[in-house]
Amino acid sequence: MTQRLSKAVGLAVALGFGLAASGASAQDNLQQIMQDRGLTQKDILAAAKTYVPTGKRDEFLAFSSGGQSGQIIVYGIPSMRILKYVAVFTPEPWQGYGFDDESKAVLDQGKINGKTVTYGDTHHPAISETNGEYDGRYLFINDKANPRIAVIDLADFETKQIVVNPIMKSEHGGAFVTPNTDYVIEATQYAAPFSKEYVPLSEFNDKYRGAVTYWKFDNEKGRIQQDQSFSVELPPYSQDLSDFGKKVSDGWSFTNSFCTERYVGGIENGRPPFEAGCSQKDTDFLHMINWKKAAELFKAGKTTKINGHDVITMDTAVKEGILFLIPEPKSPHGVDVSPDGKFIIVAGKLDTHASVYSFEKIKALIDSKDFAGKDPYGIPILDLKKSLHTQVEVGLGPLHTQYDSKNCVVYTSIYVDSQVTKWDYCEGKVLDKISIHYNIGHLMTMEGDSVTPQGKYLVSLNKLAIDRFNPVGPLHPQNHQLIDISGDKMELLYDMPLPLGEPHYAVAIRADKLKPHIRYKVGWNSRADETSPYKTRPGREKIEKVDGVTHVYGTLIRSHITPEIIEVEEGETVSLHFTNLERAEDETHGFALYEHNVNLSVEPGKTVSATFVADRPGVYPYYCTEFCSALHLEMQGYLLVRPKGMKATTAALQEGTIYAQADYDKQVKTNNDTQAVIDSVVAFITGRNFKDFAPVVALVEDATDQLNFAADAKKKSEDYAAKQDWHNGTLWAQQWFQYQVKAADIGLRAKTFLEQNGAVEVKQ
Ligand code: CUK
Ligand code: CUA
Repeated sequence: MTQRLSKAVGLAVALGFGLAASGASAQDNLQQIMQDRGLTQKDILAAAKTYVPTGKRDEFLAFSSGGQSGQIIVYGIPSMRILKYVAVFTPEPWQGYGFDDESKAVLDQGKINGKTVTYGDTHHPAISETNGEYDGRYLFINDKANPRIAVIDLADFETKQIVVNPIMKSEHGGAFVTPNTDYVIEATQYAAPFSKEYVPLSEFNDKYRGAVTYWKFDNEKGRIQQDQSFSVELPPYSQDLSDFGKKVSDGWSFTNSFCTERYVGGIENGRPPFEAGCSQKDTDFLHMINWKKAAELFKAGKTTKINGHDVITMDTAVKEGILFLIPEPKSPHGVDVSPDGKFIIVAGKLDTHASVYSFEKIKALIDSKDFAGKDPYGIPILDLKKSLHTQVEVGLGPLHTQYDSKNCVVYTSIYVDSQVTKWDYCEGKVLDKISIHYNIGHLMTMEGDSVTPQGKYLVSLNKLAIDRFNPVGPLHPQNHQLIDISGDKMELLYDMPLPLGEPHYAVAIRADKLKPHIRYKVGWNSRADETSPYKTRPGREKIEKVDGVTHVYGTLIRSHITPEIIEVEEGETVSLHFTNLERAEDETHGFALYEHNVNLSVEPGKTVSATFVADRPGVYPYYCTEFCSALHLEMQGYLLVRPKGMKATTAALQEGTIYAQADYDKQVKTNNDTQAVIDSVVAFITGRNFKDFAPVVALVEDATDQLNFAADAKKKSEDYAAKQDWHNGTLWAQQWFQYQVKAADIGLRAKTFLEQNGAVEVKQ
């Protein structure tokens, strides 16, 4: 049986059309496959819910922190297909991140006290919001190990900015945004002195401090404005997660804490370790800050400059009535504000309860100054019972909570029990539980921390995978599990291994909200978001020495690098600048140079640079790293570094083949035949309503470019032929052919697209 026929029969059987199964090969019979692979009906259902057929796309895009990989991981839901790693705090060669001058400048913003730090411990990504809804414009991510926040522009999924926290030495409660992304919050984790000096631990209570920083974000420029940002000083409790109020609670931020015992450890000296000393008390504190009022205090100059940064001291915060504490049981971890802003859910790692605080009650207590006491720093403490809406027993080791699209329904991760608990926070009752594998940290629902959660799916970000995947050595991948939450009962659908750092939080947005560019304006410095001074147009390539630096203004287009020979003298500083002239989607070129750690990714339109000292005489081949066309391997060149004082040698080049008139004529005939094919494709396209298809319009633009290049090469070959220089005439005729081939390739892609998408003939 032919394969196609066999497929059709197999499908018919699978769909129950009653054909005899014996006629179908086992490969294509669903029942047979289920039997052979030991799949249940439930497995098949789960597969059908997650499988995204070839060519189709996912409904949601998730941005997961990459933990200590310092990156962001982007994947589709429900397919769980990984789409991209976005380099943030860590060099990443595929994107040229940390290899080209432009992205090095971004990484350099992240230097701490002059030291380069080439990793980050990313924890909490946040998508920018407009009126509390994800708007898909920007993504923020924090670095717990080296307190920093990075800004990623979702127009091109590139890291644009890194800001270093001027007063913290450890952080955790970031990045979360206000409902209109005016501010991005970052809160400390482990207390430390704000100063850079040595301060003994005996002065912990007096000199060590926590803080929250409110980073001002300019939504138009897409950058954090450091001089418009400020912090609020906090006690040396280990602040943890944060969240911003929304709707009724807009204007407030919430940051919880553990180890309010202010214990400082010392197991090596016979003292009980942190884990014991930090769990003595039954409650820790939720910090509540009126950030809108804090922003006014900052504008009114009621701050103290510390390390050049504006800080509202605890004294000022207490005096001005912007800082309050609410007890929370016990060693709390997550704090999550409900979509309507009315409730704040906190879960304690050492408690079996989730506590639901009522913003209305809290606000009333603050307004009537009904306080239960003060902490050692004079901060008013609210009464726990009076602040609570309810407490629900959700399981052992509850951590984080996410909201469903259904009113009052939430999901809490239960670390010790390895479960997700679905519960109703209005009524205060548990609705369902599901086991995960294993030891869940965060969990994520679709747009789950916006004002409009989308429901449908939940991802469980598990800390341990243990036995879930084929073993790959002692270091295991992480396990993100996809759970269907559309029904009353949660259904586990899929295990996805994530082999890159330990992700903490993730956020997912409806894919149709994202409209990233497919190409840059020609000559674009994507990291600074401006036209590069090194933008180079075709035909304008040059090598120029300015102030002792040899600048190479080069271009990349299928399938050559211009220039193909770069010759410099030993000791010269060389600055390469390459512009990708392509307009076609996905026609990225790379640039790799032997020995100099130069590795570039140049997407269509982009200009990138690499500066280095050519300090050793020698021969250094370079080439394009992306298989960009049939003649990609010919996309190559040489950097020649002459010993000091030696004269240039590239004037007379040796070549293998010398062409004659017959070669020229043969190539021209081939080109003319090729042109006839191109003309027929062009006639097909222009005879259809191709302008109604944006992808085809882009392809036609690209093909037109290639045909213009072909015309230039044709002219050069004819000029040489007129002078009877058959050798150069033939070489240029070959180049003319190369451009024709690319134009034809693009034209055929356009033709196929039109045929497959129902284009109609038009009268010319
Ligand atoms: S954290 Cu890791 S499981 Cu940094 Cu939000 Cu809770
Ligand atoms: Cu460009 Cu390969």
